[in-house]
Amino acid sequence: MSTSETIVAAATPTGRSALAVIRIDGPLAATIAREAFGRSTPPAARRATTAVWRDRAGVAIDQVVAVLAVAPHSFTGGDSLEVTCHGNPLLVRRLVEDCLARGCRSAEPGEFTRRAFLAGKLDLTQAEAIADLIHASSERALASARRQLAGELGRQVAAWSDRLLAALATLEAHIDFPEEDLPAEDPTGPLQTLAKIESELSGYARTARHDAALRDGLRVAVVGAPNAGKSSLLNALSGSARALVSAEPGTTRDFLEAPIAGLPLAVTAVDTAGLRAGGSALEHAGMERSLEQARAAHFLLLVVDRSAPPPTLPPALAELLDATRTLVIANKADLPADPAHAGWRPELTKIPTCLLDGRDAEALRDQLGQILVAREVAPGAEDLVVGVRHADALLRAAAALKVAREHLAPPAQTELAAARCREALDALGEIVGRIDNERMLDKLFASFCIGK
Ligand SMILES: Nc1nc2c(ncn2[C@@H]2O[C@H](COP(=O)(O)OP(=O)(O)OP(=O)(O)O)[C@@H](O)[C@H]2O)c(=O)[nH]1
Ligand SMILES: [Mg+2]
Repeated sequence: MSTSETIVAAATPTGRSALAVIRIDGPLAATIAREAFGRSTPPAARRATTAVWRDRAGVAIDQVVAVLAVAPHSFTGGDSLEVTCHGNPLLVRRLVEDCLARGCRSAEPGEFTRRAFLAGKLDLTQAEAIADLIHASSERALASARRQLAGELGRQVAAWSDRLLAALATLEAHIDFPEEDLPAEDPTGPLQTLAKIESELSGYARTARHDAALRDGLRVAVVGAPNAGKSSLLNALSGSARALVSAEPGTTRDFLEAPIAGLPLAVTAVDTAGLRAGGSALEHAGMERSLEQARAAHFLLLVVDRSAPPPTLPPALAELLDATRTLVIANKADLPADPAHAGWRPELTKIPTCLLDGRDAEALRDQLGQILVAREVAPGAEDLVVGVRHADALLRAAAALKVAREHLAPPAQTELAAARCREALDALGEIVGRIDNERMLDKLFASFCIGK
């Protein structure tokens, strides 16, 4: 992993495209550009240069556009060459092979970003944010990655560390000069600071529960009695005619999925077979699958036909319906309502809809998006969502501060408290990358793409 080696990789996926990008990073970058372009000097730094790339035997491979960045003014901090060629995998392979023949080695996944991190161009949270940015599958995931890449989490960690260091300095002054006349410091000062930081750390750590939702999206199961309008709802939410809709009860036998359109988060709706007592063996098999989907979902949309008496739901479904995780779609609002609905399951939020055509669809999607955030099933636009690795370090830091506060209770054991504060600082340092654990870095960067 030494930066004295020059690494090469294609930065764009294999396949035909208008253009493809190859990255070269390390001390050979400028020489390779000079030789491959048949020039006496390397191309000017940070300027796009159009040239024919010739292999070592002098055979032209492609006309390319190359940009040379010279240390330390590059992404990685070293010399690097970015080559844009035509997007044919054969050309990309020839260029990479030629670089290997000229002394490069193939880059490991994430190695360019790792070099940027090691050169101090990025802290670890920013390096991680690059991977998040590439893998984000929704607007909200992109926004969160962008904020982290801009250094928001790193700055927050720096602010906690500064406050903690100030509290530690006060504690250490008491250790070093216990007999002296220290400034009349409020003895509860550091204690309060530690308590405040501890609660902030725990608060931030809690946002990690949204990490998976940002990365993998959410599943919302559409459940209810036969013929209530579940498939109509799936179609309305997805903005497609994905599911068959018919007046015959029991139309949907198996579950089917469609992404919900227009939400800032990736949310998949799952339409299921109607649940009712009795029915054939085949219907029962379908209902078992509906229940499985309901159990696995992050959120439930219970569709009821408001024009008919409230349904008798199978106990296995009824027990899954808690008020935070369920929204009742009181459908067929175009028909006169059955009065029994007014007192039915008052703890559940109900939204009247008419799903005969698409007229309620957009408002319903918006409402659903807001409810998912309000119920903390999904992160809001303002939430800075930390990753699981960050949350682990934040919680370790918070736990150390809790013990530190206990040591400060009379009779105060200031030295022990100070040691715990230093432990908390170390844990915070891990978040931004003040770690010397090579194996941990290997693991972290291994999840990156090659060429990044
Ligand atoms: N009047 C009225 N009819 C509706 C409304 N929404 C759906 N329907 C009708 O109700 C019937 C059943 O709709 P589906 O969407 O197939 O219902 P489902 O819950 O998927 O039914 P199963 O798959 O059989 O369990 C169809 O004839 C729809 O046109 C509505 O808001 N008002
Ligand atoms: Mg259906």
